[in-house]
Amino acid sequence: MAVPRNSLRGFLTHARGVLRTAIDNSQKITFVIGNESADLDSMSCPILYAYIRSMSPPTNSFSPAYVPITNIPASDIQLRPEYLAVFKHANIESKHLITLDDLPALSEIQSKLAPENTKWILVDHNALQGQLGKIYSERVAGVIDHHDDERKVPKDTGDEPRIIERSGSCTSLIANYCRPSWDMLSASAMSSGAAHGQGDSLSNDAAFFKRWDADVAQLGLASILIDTADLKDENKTTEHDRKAVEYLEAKMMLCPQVAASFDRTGFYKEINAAKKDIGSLKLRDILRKDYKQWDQGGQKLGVSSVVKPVDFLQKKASEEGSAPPSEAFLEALRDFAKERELGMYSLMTTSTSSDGQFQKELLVWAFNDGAVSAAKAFATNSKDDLGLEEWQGNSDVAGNNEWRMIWWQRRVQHSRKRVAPLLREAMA
Ligand SMILES: [Mn+2]
Repeated sequence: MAVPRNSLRGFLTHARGVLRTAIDNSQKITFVIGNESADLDSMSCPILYAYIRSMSPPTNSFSPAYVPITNIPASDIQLRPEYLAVFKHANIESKHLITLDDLPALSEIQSKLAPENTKWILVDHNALQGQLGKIYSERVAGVIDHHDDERKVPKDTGDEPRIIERSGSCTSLIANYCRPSWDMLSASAMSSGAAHGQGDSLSNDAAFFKRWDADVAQLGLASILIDTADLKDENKTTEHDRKAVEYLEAKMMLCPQVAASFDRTGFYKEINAAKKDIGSLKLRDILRKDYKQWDQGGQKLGVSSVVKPVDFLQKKASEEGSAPPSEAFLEALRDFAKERELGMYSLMTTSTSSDGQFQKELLVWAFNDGAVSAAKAFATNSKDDLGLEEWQGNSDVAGNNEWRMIWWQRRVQHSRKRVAPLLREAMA
């Protein structure tokens, strides 16, 4: 049975209740979960999919509701100022997000959420990582993603999609996939409003539904604009993105309150400024804010993406510690990698130079013999592909079974989506 039409905040509150009941009464439940970097895309994908799908589920759906999970603990929401900027437009608050904290503790999750009672749909990734992956990988039965296919999701996903395609934002793929259902919902909401009879209630209901649609549309739109730089980054933007933006904007324009004041570029700039506003965060939090980890070749690989250049991070490290910038920075990185028992750690930065050039830096640090040979192989094999050029003040460390290098990554079109598979390939 479908979940009743609701506002985004109403839906999220309902979904949280569904999750609790499922845990208390050992009922079946369907999760939609983004990746553990929990960037804007990975936050909005599960919510958009679960929202539409819960209200128009396939006939024999595994459970009545789809529960969207943001793949971080609740305390990590504050590391993402861009979330808060988007929430204002989507008319929700941090407390409405369903996070890892809403799942049972890892020590008892298997007994409280028996794998056979769960179904998992992966959005913005296609292999369930970490502890959840160890317990529930077999229960994954659906994916919409825009990363390299790791071939972990079964070919046949029944009633759920198995879509892995290149696009700037995964949210675009979700919006386009959900479009027929969403349109049907909007249409039937209008006619059921009409069934209520009198003019006033009809126009009231209709106004509410339009407002709800516009709120959800803004949540999706924010991710797509951030991932494609307002559709202006030609290396990232695809037809999927343009189509989805057009669709979501049209939804917003149906709501007079939103339409009256909406300006897409202004909206993008507002969210983007919030995303870059990380000056008040601790370095450690900056490193874990957009972080992904893989097991590869018996080792752990961790990759942080940061929206500020290395010299910003060095200053930050120095302010927080007492060592000079470069030393304090490396020490912080080493601690970060050690805490996570990484064989290899990589840091990718994006920033704008003083003369307005978009630029990227890439740091790779290998912490044992095996990782050192992998890192060197990566350096040789990916040099041209990524346009790696020695960074000023760079020095590679030999000895101590370690190796480290910082480069300019001149081929700035390549993101972690490209770099992480290259690193993993070298480690395999
Ligand atoms: Mn994504």
